[in-house]
Amino acid sequence: MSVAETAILIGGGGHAAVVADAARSMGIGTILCLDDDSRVAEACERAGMTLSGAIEELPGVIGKISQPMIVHAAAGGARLRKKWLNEAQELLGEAALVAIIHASAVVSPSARIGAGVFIGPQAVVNARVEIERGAIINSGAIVEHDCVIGPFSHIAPRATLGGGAQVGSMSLIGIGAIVLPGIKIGSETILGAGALARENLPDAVTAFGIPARVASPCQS
Ligand code: JB2
Repeated sequence: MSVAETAILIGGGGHAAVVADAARSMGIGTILCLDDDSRVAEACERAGMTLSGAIEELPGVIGKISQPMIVHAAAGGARLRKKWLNEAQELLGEAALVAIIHASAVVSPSARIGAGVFIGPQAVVNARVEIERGAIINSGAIVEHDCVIGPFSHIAPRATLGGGAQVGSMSLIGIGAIVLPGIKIGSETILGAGALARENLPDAVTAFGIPARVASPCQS
């Protein structure tokens, strides 16, 4: 049985299209989205979601739906995702912010998954992992046992975190990057695509390469 009949995605860009597919894989039949840019309507339609207005119209759109629903902040960028998730929570409480998890993802029963989390196709979230509020575990990412992923962080496609690794809040682990077991990545930090973190990284830096070296204070 599906967790809801309708999903309302806040945001109608590329990430929302991926979230829409995952929502459908969970059996959610109706997918609406909100975006301030009406030019995304055609691309939304192609991805099987109906653009139902600008973001400020969320309360009105929610008010018209009588079936069980999920509201999801579907922005790739952490700041926007945090803003939208907090706004949705104020309107509806945490119960409507159920995580959207693609049916092909493997998620351990002992993992804890926070409100508003997205877990993409073929991602693996192993035993005793904590995925905190609003985080993204994107397509094919692997999060090994006992990792902690902080609020609104994004583990990009095919990134891999060894057992017990930790990521702070609002950070990005880039496409295909590797974080060795037990390594701690700070908050608002970016680990570049394909990088290998074998030492801890502090808050608010950007690091690239194998092994990863800090390139600059983070500009995001
Ligand atoms: O500042 C903003 C703003 N920035 C983008 N204010 C408001 N109100 N809306 C904003 N948006 C809207 O968010 C845009 O209209 C857009 O339709 C939507 C999503 O932004 P975008 O399409 O730029 O990216 P995304 O968040 O869907 O996806 C990014 O992150 C994913 C994880 C991309 O980098 C993807 O390639 C990536 N897979």
